[in-house]
Order: sequence, then structure tokens, then C-alpha cells
Amino acid sequence: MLRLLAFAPAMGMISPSPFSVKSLALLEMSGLPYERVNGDPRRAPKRKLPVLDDAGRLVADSHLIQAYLARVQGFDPDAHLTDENRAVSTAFRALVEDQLYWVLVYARWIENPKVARDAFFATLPAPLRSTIFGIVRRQVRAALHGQGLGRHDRAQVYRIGAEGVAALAEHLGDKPYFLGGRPSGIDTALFGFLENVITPPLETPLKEAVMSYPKLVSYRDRFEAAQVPALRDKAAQNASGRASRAM
Ligand SMILES: N[C@@H](CCC(=O)N[C@@H](CS)C(=O)NCC(=O)O)C(=O)O
Repeated sequence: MLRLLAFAPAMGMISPSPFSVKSLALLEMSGLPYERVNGDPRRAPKRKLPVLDDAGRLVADSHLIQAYLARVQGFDPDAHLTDENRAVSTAFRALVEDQLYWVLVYARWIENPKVARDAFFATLPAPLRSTIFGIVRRQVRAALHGQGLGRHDRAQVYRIGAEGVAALAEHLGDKPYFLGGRPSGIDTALFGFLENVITPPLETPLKEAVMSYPKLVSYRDRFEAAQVPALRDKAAQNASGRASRAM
């Protein structure tokens, strides 16, 4: 059976990792039997999660997982897309995963470190928790600096976030799914992001930006109800497992 190594649920989220939520959503939509496992990024091939384990064959990266499911398992959520749809999907995936994701990382790790610590390191004993959290937070800060977003001031970071969110809302318009009447892979990426912004009780300007577009909230809810209705309950079963960290 397929196994997905993902970050354990936290703060009411299916996973505190948008990429883990995305891959879980893809697996749910595929109808393929799979098992969700709380993974540890330090043991992952690229030191990031999610990782798909197909009988020992490891696929690391949510986009490669989508491609693998299409190529090897016969589930391609993008099969019906036109070339233009694919171009739009590629561009918006970059917006969500290479830009907005980092605004989320900034909101959590730089601005709300205590929330991040308690959510992602809850199972560690208190003294160890603070030490390890401090080390990881320094790594996250360096990653943000390397990516570039971490070099901006707060107002600039959240302006970039608000512009990106506005682009999502504008393109979604009144369509049921991001590219029209049928769901596709980009919806799973958006679902992962929106789940991570909307669900946790963490009030940030990024969340404010998303909540200012009720259509984005109802889109997240609609996608969940229609495409992955069992995912949240399944996540609750993994919540009792060992917690793992996510950015
Ligand atoms: N491009 C990757 C990104 C995965 C990723 O960034 N995962 C984060 C959690 S959201 C992670 O594993 N971080 C752990 C670390 O950097 O140590 C994908 O699409 O799967």
C-alpha cells in the first residue's frame, strides 16, 4: 500500500505543512488505498516532507508526488486541462508555493514563535523544547533570508502576501474550482495553503488578507466538502501520534 510521510496534524489543521495537506488531498481524490504516517524530515531523502513511499520507492516533493501518481498510479487530476490551463496552473503554483508559503513561514516563525514552538514541538520536554526550537528557528530565519523574503521589512512582507492573495481571489472569481468547473492539481496546492492560513487560531495580516475575500474561504470549504470529505476525520486519527515539525 502507498504510504504518505507527512507532518502530523497540529492546531486543528489537517497538517501544519501546506505541501503535506496538498499530497494528502491528492491521495484522497485518487481513491487509491494509502496510509498516512507522521514523518520526520531529518530522515527524508531531501530533508523535507511530504514523501510518498510506494513499496520502498521514495518520491520526495509534493509536485513530484502528483507526477508520480499520474505516471505510475494512473491518477492525473490535470488530465482534462488545456495547455493554457497548465500554464496558469504552473504560474499560480509558483505564487502559492514559492512566495505565499514564505509569507506564512514568516508569520509563524518570525512573528509568532511561541505558537510555532508549542504547536510543533509539544511532545518534547520543556527545556529541550526551547533549545531545539531555538536552533530550528535560526535555520528558518536563514532560509527566509536565502529565499529573499526575510530581507524585507514587516510591511513589505505582508504587502507581498496581500498582493498574492488578491491575485488568487481575482483569478478564482465565481468559478467553483480554480480553473473552472472541475478540480485539478492546483486546487490541492491552494487547499493546502488556505487550510494553513484559515484554520489555526493565529491572527496575522496574511490571514486578514485571506479572510477579506469570503470567496476564498467558501472555496476552501467547498473543495473540502466535495473532494476530500474524510480527510479531516482521518487526520484526527493521526493527531495522537508523535508530533512532528513543519515550517
Ligand atoms: N517543494 C517541496 C516543499 C516541501 C517543504 O517545504 N516542506 C517543509 C514543511 S511545509 C519541510 O519539510 N520543512 C522541514 C525543513 O525544512 O527542515 C514540496 O512541494 O513538497
